[in-house]
Amino acid sequence: MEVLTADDILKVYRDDREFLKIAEKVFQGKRIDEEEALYLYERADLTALGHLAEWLNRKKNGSFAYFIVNRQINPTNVCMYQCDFCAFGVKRSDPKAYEMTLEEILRKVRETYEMGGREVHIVGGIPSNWPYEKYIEIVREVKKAFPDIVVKAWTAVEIHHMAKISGKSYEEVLKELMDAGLDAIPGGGAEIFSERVRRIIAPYKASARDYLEVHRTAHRLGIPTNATMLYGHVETLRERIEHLSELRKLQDETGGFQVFIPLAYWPEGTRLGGTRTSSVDDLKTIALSRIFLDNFDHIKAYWVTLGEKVAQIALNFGADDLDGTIEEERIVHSAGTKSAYGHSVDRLVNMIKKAGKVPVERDTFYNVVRIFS
Ligand code: V47
Ligand code: SF4
Repeated sequence: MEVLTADDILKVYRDDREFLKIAEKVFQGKRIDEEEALYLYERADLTALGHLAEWLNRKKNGSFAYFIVNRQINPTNVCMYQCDFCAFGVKRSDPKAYEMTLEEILRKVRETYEMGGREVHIVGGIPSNWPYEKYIEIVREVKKAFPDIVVKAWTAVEIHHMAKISGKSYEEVLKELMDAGLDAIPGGGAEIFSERVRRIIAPYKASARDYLEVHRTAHRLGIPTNATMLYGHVETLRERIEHLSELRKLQDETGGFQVFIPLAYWPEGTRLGGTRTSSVDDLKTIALSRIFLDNFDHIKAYWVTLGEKVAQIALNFGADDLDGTIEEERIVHSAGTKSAYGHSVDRLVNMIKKAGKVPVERDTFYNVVRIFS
């Protein structure tokens, strides 16, 4: 999509008076409110939203689009919470149940390290019989064996669970994880903050308040974290905006979020069922996130859930990051995504170049490692 100046955007979309009012606010650096966000979602033209979001993105990130050489490791798929939207977490008795040994985990980290990987993203199911110490031990052993690799591990839901089974506070758990070598926390587990929706799709696991409190505590201790939103199941557009609003509020308070990642729901094999999100919905959600979350620097077009093509287009609808090489994604693949399990650096570089952007390899903290000009 052609990049338009602010004047061009105001000219091209002059027939939509409400959009013009919102766009003018954005050009003046003002924040849009929830009603305006709802208007953009429900009524604004898709390309109008895309041009406005990309205008903002270029202001923050120029023509850079980021990726990282990383690997996801999901140590087990056994999970006591059984969320209805998740096809990954299974009961221990399920024939698909698996649990990696520490040696297997370390072997995967070694492979990643040897091919220039900078980050391991470790999250999984939550088995009822794992003791608190096991979560700490995994971080400690990975960091001991590979001190240079960034350990981004355990979602807020897992950290809440660790606090529950150990009787410790979030702060105590996070400090022990930091001492063991934890560098960052991924964004999983947020789903949708609305209590109405959580009761339907994930009644048993950590609440929205718990999720936000774990992130708030992490930020206070200096641990950078990511934020997500799982969309496209039973939530309303207003509930999505309320979710974004909670994240914007916490970011105002702490500044500790690095990136926002909208996760498109995949229904295959889940108890919740439903249908796949449309590309229009995916692109609107990326664009709206960029416009509404004015205090987030980065918006990730996660190619695993969006698919490679939509992720590429999203790089011109306000997103500036594709995540990474990943190697072995299991969570969304359990629910039917047809994306590859991982991508080579060449493939990601090509995807970004074809989207008309400059590929930039980054580390976990968005420091530039290499520019592919
Ligand atoms: O919390 C589960 C989601 C999340 C499905 O922080 C599903 O950089 C779609 O959070 N369809 C885990 N999504 C993944 C995650 C993540 C991924 C990449 C990068 C980062 C980051 C975080 O996966 C879960 C849940 O919201 N999920 N089931 C499904 N059927
Ligand atoms: Fe378990 Fe996470 Fe899946 Fe819920 S989303 S069932 S907590 S693995």
